[in-house]
Amino acid sequence: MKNSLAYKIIEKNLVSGELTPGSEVTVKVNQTLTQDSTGTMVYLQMEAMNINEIKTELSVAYIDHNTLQTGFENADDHAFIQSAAAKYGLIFSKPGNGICHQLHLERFGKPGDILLGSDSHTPTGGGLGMLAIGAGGLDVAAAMANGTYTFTVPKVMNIELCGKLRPWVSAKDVILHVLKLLTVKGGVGYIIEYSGEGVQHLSATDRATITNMGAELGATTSIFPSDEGTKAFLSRQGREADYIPLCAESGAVYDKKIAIHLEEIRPLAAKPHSPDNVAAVESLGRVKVDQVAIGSCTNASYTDLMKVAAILKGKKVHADVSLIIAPGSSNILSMMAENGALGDLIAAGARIIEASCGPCIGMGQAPKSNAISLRTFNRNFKGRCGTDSAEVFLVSPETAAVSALIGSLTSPDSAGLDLPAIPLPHKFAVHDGYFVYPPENRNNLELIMGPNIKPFPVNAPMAAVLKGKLLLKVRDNITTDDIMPSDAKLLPYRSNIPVLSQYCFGTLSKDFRQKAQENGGGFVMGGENYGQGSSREHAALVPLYLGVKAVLAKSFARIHKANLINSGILPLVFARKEDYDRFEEFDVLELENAAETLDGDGMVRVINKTQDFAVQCRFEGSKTDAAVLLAGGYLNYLKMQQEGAGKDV
Ligand code: MIC
Ligand code: SF4
Repeated sequence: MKNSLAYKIIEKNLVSGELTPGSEVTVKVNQTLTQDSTGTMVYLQMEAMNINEIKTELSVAYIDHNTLQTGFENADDHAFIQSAAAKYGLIFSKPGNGICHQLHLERFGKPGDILLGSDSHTPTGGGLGMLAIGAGGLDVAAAMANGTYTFTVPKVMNIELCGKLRPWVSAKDVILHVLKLLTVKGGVGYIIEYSGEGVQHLSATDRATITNMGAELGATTSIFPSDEGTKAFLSRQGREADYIPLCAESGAVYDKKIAIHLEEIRPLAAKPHSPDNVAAVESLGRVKVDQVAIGSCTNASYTDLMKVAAILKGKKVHADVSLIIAPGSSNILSMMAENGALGDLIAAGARIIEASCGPCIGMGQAPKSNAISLRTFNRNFKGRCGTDSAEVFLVSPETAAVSALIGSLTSPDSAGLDLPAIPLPHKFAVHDGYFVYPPENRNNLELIMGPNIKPFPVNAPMAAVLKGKLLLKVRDNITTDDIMPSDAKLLPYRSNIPVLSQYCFGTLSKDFRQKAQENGGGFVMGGENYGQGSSREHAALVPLYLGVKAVLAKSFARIHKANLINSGILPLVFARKEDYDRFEEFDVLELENAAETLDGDGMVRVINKTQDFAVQCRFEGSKTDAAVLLAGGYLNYLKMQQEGAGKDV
């Protein structure tokens, strides 16, 4: 059988297992990345694993999320991560350097390599033809410790891009179009592989915009071939040596195929509150805009921001609009300072903030009450911007810039403006000022743990029978932003699970912690695609801290399910989805044969003691997953294995 590009890369890195969809494989991981809001946990876990040396070729610890230092907490986290990077031999990227995914693309991404990152948008690297996968922090810690990653082989979906985009339509519109077609769960269980003549018209960073938002499809990752466009980007980054051409074998077999005619795509917007709630901008009528935010790992490349600057040059942002711009990297910011584009943005009235995630994760710039905010970001879940009553639309940089001038949501092709043409620079700026490299001699280096760094919860081996109340029943597509919200108030507590626990399920229930504590923990029930969105382990660790033993759902998002397993929380799916309707909050449940069945057929009998009926649920996972759950999470599992091998942990 002819291999897809994704399978070629897996095959090249295969350590064990069979390369067929659904089977478990272990691959060599060349690179890892972490960012600070998941990174503190990663390095606490590495400490618990007793690791001295990383086994990857390159690992980078970025600080880009929690850069507002309104108290000592974020700074404590930064210092801790910097000390861990030095101790374990990682490159450290200081706050201000930029967003992990943009920087990784610029400085380290390599076609054909495997990158594992503790952030769901790690697939941004797929724009360069690398297999870049987002995972929970423990999986990334384990990848640094072992140099490998074990996962279930996904199917591969081919999206063929035909033709060429129209003027004023860009990569963001392409991925919004794909989200409209496939929805936020359409990519679950797949790697999405792009091909076709349309690829050559998209630059490496355009491609990265598309693979970045593959996370919103639920895909394991997305990937483009590595070609002349990739070479053009890498050589301008001074990294031509990292270039290799790569594509699928001709006649490659795919599990699903879709063709998209690029010239049919119009400027699009994802309406509140989901990235797949997509419509043509021109169909939305007059929507008055209060805030426009441009940036994030989706749309803060040099080309994106230069287009915005060209649109704004010599004009003025509408009086009622606050325009915020967060560059993707310090390199981009410095180039725009040198070529005058930064001056154009400032003269037009834009608010420039440091190169970081910023408002994308609610770190400042929360819009006013009931505001309409247009953002070039990737997620518009309710409340994520920091204002519950705000309505966020996701759009391209072109739509954002033109709308900021006009004051209402405007299809950029209808404004009569000159189309900005931005050639790639001869050379991208490459500054080293914010990178700190690990010292040669790392013996006896200590971790710096300020008072904000608290121990994280570790589970106990799974009980034979799980009993408790159904504490919360929720709808389809619940996000990790619902389970463990994040904003400027909460991000400082990413290394402080007890504080975070007060806000668990905050968008859905105001008193989840109290209910959990009064009932000695219990169960949670979800609909389809439970836990979509971010990779944050806190959406498993905080429920674990509050005594959640199992989550019963119609289906799970990939990273969250892995995080539940790593924490020792049992994820179960209904054998018959209709059974979901039979349960009420506060029903008393008993999972009769939970532990015993994990080693068998995975079928668990869930008895509803309150309503006196029983249904079948299924554990869907590998033998290793079952062993991890029985041990009470990955760290206990590792400890048991190391004790078995006669090593201390
Ligand atoms: C996000 O975009 O939701 C985040 C913040 O980058 C998360 C990681 C986190 O919660 O720390 C992600 O996408 O994985
Ligand atoms: Fe940062 Fe936003 Fe990208 Fe997450 S989606 S990594 S918060 S810029």
